Amino acid sequence: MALIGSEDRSPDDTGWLHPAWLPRSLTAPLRARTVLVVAPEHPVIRTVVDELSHAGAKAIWLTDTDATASRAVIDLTITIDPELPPESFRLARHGGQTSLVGADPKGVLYGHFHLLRRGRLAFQGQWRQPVSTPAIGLRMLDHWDNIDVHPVMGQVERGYAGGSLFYDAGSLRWDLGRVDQYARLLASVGVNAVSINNVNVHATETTLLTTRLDWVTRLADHLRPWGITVFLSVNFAAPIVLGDLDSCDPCDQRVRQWWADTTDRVYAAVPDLGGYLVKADSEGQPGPFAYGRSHADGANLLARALSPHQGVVLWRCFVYNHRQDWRDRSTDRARAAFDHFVELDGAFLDNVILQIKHGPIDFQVREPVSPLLAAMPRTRVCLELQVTAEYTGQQRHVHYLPEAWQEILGFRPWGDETKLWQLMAIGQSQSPESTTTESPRSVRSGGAIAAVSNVGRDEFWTGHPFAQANLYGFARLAWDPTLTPAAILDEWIGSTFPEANPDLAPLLRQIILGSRALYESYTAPNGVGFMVTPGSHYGPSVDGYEYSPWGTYHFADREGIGVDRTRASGSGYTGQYHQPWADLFESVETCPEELLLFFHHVRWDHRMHDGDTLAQHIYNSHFDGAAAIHSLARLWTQADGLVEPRLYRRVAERLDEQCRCAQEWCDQITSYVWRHSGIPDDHGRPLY
Ligand code: GCV
Repeated sequence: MALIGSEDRSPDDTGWLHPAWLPRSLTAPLRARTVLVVAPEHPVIRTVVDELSHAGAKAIWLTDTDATASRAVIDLTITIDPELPPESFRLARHGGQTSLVGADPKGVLYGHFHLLRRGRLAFQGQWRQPVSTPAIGLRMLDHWDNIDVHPVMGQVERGYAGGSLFYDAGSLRWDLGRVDQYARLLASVGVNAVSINNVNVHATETTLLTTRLDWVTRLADHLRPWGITVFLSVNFAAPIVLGDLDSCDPCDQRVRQWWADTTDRVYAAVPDLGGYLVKADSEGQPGPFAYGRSHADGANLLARALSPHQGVVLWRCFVYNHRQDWRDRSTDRARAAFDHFVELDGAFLDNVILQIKHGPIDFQVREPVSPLLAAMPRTRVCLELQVTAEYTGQQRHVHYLPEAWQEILGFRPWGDETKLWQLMAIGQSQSPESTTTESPRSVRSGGAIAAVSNVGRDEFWTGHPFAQANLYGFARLAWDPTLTPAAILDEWIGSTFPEANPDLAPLLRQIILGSRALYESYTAPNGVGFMVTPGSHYGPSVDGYEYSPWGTYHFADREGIGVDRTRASGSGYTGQYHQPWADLFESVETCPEELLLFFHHVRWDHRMHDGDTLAQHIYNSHFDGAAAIHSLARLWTQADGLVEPRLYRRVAERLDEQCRCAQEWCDQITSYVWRHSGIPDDHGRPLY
């Protein structure tokens, strides 16, 4: 069977590793030659001290009480101020001395990286920066890494950047040096949690709870010094899979005891584990439905076991019928998460966080924001994004994902000023100004955001070197969701290509900014989604999923295309939104055109706002999109000599493939529309 993951497509372990955005200045002598660190003994503080000493600090005084060294000779002082919000920091320079004040050890670590980013400016002049505080408390990357090489999905499910950082064909990697470097990369942008195994938990990974617990301990030991908490994905049927019980019914006392005992042992080995991540009753994974129990019963089972250890359960809401009969027009996959979960609002324990994908289907290039994210005021919720570019070009196409994420985080669920990111910041799916009488859960509250990681053993970390900007962008948005994609890109360019020829930055901006809209323009049109090759999810296959059980249909016929999700005549999905969206999406006239086919079955000759027919609109967007990619590939030739040759070549190769693939998308989609609609292209371009 062919591998779907692309471990085989990216060079692995060449020995050379691109430093990504980590400041090169670390290798140069630090301008702070003398440093006073006033902080308690802590692994993260130890990391900062090591960083400073590698950077060339001549003398570092580490003390838990002030004033061992004469202030006069100190270039940099680092102190802790517990009054600051958790993990935040403040930087200033006064009287020839730079000061870094962190709320706690992590705040010190993040402030340290910020100092490095400032480079020599950090030690010049007089200045004071405002306190920098992360907007969202839990900023997590989910790894879909398998221990064994899965026969279909490979070592990393949906991985497009070489092998797993953690595992290699059935074993934990003996040399975890790359994990250390990854942890440092994540810490430099404030990521503070990582789940270390695939949410599709096979039998081998289930043993991470028991016989392979020492692997978890080892990984936690490597991540802890960088302020990164480890989470484990667990199999809901673990008591059965591990052969201990014949049931995993959440209401069975034996099952409850099993989870309590197992979890006690896990925490004895890793006392600061973050908790469990769970995919249940989803795409073949076991769950509480098998026993007629609800997902609140299921999540609370694990929450109870984790509670004595301050652990949390991240419980995914990606629950739908993946064995649907395509002839059944009454079932709408988009409705599923809301329909399963919303009635359970208030039934979850305080240490359960529902992890909800950004759209109601599955990480498509364009989906409306999931209505569930703003529908459970008495439940903790977490937004799930996908940095790994499964449906978005698989790190072979340039695709700058922060452009989509900014739209998602900026969505206004009630049409008022409240934005989605504010909900994620407080971790409750209700407006911060809400006057709901039922007060939100306060115990262990706090926001969360998670994303599926896109890194692997590839020498550029991410396959496409520009996909590094997606990882960087996720972390920066999790820290500050008000940043614009352009500002984030400029930061990434500045740190990744320091002291580059001034021609490079504008060139990179031209290629990367707008790449999300470009990708969208030549792939599945107007929110219809899922016209990808089944299994691999790469490249076009217009009807590939049309007669499948996965619930991802576009319903094209000779009249038109798209899914009627209206209350008036369709699945009623529009009714899951608050106003004004429920009505806005309901009407063809007011529905945003980029989502038209997500919400409506529209005639091919329907007039779009610019007067073109839908068919003509699709022709234009696809022909223009494919042509634009060819232009980008030509533009990139100007970077020859401006970047490392191997980076130049990697991007050039990927752009060649993007040109080929975009043309294939364009030809298949436009010919399909022509054959179904019979509407010729006004511009007479080739239709087959
Ligand atoms: C880990 C999509 C992907 C699957 C993934 C699933 C999920 O369906 O194709 O590979 O499984 O999402 O998010 O659980």
